[in-house]
Amino acid sequence: MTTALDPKTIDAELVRLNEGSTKPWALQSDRLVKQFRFQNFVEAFGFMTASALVAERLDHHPEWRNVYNRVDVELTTHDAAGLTDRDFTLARAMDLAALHRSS
Ligand code: H2B
Repeated sequence: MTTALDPKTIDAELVRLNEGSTKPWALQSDRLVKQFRFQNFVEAFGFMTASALVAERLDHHPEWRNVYNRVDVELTTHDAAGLTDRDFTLARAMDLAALHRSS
């Protein structure tokens, strides 16, 4: 089982994750959170589809909410009751999926 990362490691990983990003992930209640915005609903849903396929492959799934062109994402590892390297891996994959879609 994966164990939760300690606060110092989380801070370091967060800096690394947000490097070169115009829209950073934030840390909120021990979760990685980010709001993605797209041109329209189809682009947002395409992003969710691409993310879902990666999430399934990683066996690690996001908590998210979609309203029209907006996708609010929260990442945490339920099994570890905290953040793990899996959350950072999925966050990177979601950033990549968003890059491929007009926003
Ligand atoms: N996703 C997330 N975000 N946290 C988990 O702990 C988790 C998951 N566990 N996806 C996986 C699935 C687990 O339930 C299965 C059985 O591997």
